[in-house]
Amino acid sequence: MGEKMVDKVMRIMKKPEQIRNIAICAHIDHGKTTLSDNLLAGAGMMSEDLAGKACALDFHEDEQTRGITIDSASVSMVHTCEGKEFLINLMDTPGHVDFGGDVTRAMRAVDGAVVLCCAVEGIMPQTETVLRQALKERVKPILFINKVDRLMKELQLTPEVMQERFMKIIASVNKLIKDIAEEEYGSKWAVNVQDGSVCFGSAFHNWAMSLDYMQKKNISFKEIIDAYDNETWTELKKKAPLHEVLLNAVIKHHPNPVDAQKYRIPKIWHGDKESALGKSLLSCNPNGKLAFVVVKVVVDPQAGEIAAGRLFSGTLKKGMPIYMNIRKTALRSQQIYVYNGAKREVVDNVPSGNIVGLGGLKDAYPGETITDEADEPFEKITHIFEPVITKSIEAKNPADLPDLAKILVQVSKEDPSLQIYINQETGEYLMSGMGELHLEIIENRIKDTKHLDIQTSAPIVVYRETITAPSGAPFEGKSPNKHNKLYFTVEPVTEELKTAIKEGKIPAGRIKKKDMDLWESLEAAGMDSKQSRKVRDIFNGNILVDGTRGIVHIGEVIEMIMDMFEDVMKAGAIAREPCLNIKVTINDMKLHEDAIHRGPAQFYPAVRMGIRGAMSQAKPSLYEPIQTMRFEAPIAYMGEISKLIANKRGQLIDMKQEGETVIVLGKLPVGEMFGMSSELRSATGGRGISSLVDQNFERLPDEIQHTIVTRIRQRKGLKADEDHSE
Ligand SMILES: Nc1nc2c(ncn2[C@@H]2O[C@H](COP(=O)(O)OP(=O)(O)OP(=O)(O)O)[C@@H](O)[C@H]2O)c(=O)[nH]1
Ligand SMILES: [Mg+2]
Repeated sequence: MGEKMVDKVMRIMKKPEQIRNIAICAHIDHGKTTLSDNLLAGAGMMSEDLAGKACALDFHEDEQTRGITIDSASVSMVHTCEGKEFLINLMDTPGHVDFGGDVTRAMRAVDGAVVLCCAVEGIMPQTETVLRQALKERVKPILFINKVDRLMKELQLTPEVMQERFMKIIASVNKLIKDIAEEEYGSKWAVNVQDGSVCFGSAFHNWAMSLDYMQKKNISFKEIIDAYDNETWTELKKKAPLHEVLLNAVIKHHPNPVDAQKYRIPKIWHGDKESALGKSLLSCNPNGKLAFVVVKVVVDPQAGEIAAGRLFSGTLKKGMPIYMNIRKTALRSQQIYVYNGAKREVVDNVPSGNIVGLGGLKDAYPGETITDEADEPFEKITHIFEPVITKSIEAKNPADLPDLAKILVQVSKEDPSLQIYINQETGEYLMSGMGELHLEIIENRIKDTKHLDIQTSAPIVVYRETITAPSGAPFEGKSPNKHNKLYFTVEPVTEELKTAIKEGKIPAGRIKKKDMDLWESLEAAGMDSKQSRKVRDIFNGNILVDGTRGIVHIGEVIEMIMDMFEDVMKAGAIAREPCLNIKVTINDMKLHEDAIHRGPAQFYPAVRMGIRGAMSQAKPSLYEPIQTMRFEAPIAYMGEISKLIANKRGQLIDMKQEGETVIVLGKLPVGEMFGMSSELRSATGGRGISSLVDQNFERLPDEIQHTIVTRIRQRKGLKADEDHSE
């Protein structure tokens, strides 16, 4: 009997140059899961009959019934290319924007992305988003044009028109790569028909082509078309099997982990490159220090919580001491899993450069960095969009309340795009998600898989508080014992800085030591070099600057100031909504000599009062989430779509006709969009579709500011006319 598959996987895991870590990503429904299934089947890791029909990688029942992917899934397979075996660690990602956070996190674990694009629909908003997500992590894209069968069966295109269509898609993808990627990668990573970094085919019919493959095997475009005309397309999958063509392209064009880590580590890890961990990360050294980044937590009914992620350095062994850097806890590693196809198998140890699972980590959230002892964690993983829709959630039976709290913690681990918070004033549980579908899925999963009867409120919008002017003279915050005084000013964050933070060019977090990279990125966004060195914390798009001089005890209080700065930025002065784009400067402070008189109970209120007070003098204003949407429908429904946008306080930005289809771009406030998808369906006889292009916060119109503020304060049980600085 030959070598068992898991042994094969284990053997190749130790040869980094024979590993590729990749993600499959695309706009919704472009065929990612069908493709991933077929790759697995092609590699002999899943029955061929099931592949492409069962969407075996959509494990969850709700994914099967809805026919969409909700959770990213990891699989591994072995592929032989030119006589050499390669291990492909693959993550299938969701396409629906509500689950886009999973795509962002998957990108941390991989070095290459296969971007799918449906040949019929072409480039869609999420195609652009997934490219952004990949390039932000320095993940190299290749392109797969899918559903080519439809071009022939439904549209009956000639070879010329078909090639034209491909060229158009390729040109758009390359324009996006050029526009989005850092300068160095913009042209270097352009995809190209000649070198085979562009493939096309049908995930459904299980074949794929690339120019070099067609040349090698002497296959022409006409032959492909004939195969469909004569209904002999099943021959194609024998001549040009999907897994062979695409995985060959992956092996040729995607980097192995050793090569990738040389340029990815400086982007995603900001520690000292000369330190032991730094050197070991840059060389992907299996004998170096340990570094594992969690990107997905799944709760298995038998095995408990399993953290899947990328081992960037060192060797993970069962029972070794490990340290979680965000949680700040030391523990011992438990089960280690590798993926054998879609199955998890327990192993004793795994070397760096692989995607693996780690069991028994309590309290690990995606984004956690696990090392052997306390060390510099990886850059925080930030998603392009923020959760903007909130519902309150309660247990139908009050006795279940403790269970609800536990389950919500678990759910937010599995899905960090979900934010859970407890309204201290009312004791109410709130959950914020990316969209209506997201919250609906979470609700159903709590009911069906966690077996808890719950009820939720109608959706509410989470606004942002910001300021529109500098605050003027420093505002004094006093500790209750009056022995400590702090002076704060606030001003809006500049446009340039705002964009750099949103695009992830400036990393978020507390700044603990000299960080040249950070200073440079702040200065590149227009901050002067004196000030950049005084930045202490970057939190949710807000910046804390220490402008004091010669304060002897500052080292003892700065952590408390950062704690409370973050607290106020989570709940601002006007309506306790999260803050955005506020630069807070501590100008001066007078501290009590004796540390006993400046503990948290004294210090926190002083900082809170100082920052909120300064904010209330800086023309504070409420901003609302706005989404730019792309609508597409037959031309006859153009009027209906404009009406829909206008009725929702929306703004029409662009309208163009492509053949029989009209494409409309509109900006709409999230607060007016609840239930919009069903309205769109009924207005367009079910033929209109919409997708999210971008999300921003814009100033809520003055006429409704007051009404909305009052409504939020009422809901939160805040006094209507309370002094904002309290
Ligand atoms: N005709 C045709 N249909 C395809 C092809 N690939 C996928 N499909 C179909 O497209 C639909 C969506 O396929 P999935 O594989 O679930 O797409 P996905 O990209 O994983 O979808 P999400 O994960 O929800 O974004 C299914 O009905 C597939 O059968 C293809 O090459 N040709
Ligand atoms: Mg899918």
